[in-house]
Amino acid sequence: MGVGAARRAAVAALLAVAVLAGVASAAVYEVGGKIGWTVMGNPDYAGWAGNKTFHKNDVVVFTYNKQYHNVMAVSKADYKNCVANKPIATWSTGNDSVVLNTTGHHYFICGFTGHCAAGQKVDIRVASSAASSPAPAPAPSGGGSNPSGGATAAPSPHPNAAPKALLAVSSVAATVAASLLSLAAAVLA
Ligand SMILES: *[C@@H]1O[C@H](CO)[C@@H](O)[C@H](O)[C@H]1NC(C)=O
Ligand SMILES: *[C@@H]1O[C@H](CO)[C@@H](O)[C@H](O)[C@H]1NC(C)=O
Ligand SMILES: *[C@@H]1O[C@H](CO)[C@@H](O)[C@H](O)[C@H]1NC(C)=O
Ligand SMILES: [Cu+2]
Repeated sequence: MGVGAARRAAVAALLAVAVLAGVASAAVYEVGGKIGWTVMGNPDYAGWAGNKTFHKNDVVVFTYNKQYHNVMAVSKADYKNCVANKPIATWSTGNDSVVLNTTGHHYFICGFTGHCAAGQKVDIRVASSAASSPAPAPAPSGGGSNPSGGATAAPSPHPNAAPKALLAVSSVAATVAASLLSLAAAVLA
């Protein structure tokens, strides 16, 4: 095959590697492990989170029966006191993937009465990474006040989550791809 075709093949292969590298860099964790997100069986979410090192753009998945639970991102104070009436964000599909898109603490509680107090709450700390530019602490006033609007039957109460996740992953992939492409250009020139 000609030089042009060889270059195109090399570039395509590098692109494929870059995309895979970008996807692989974000870990996915099921909150609570096989117990999931619940009040039953004395779940130990502090123990669950404590054994892991979370990185920016990792994904945590909350799985639960949506009739009995939901997921709210809350401030530190609301996490501590189990205050569920001013969440930063609410998820309620029963299978919610949340991208940990900032470093620092991410506080989640169940908004159903009594559940947080019974232990259905988790503090997930994302380690600051030397590789990415330092991000400010998560803004506590993010999504506005929407205590129950998103918690009903809407199929996607938090429409930004998935696109943001894809954007985050693809931006990593794009960065990797760009560096590999310049490398390829240098080698093939
Ligand atoms: C976390 O680690 C401790 C000590 O290594 C262990 O006893 C515990 O079972 C672990 N917890 C989970 C949820 O894996
Ligand atoms: C949860 O959603 C993911 C895709 O976002 C899917 O792969 C998985 O099978 C779902 N799990 C359940 C229990 O529905
Ligand atoms: C992080 O994700 C949340 C929820 O998806 C979103 O509201 C927020 O704007 C994101 N922050 C950054 C810095 O991307
Ligand atoms: Cu609950």
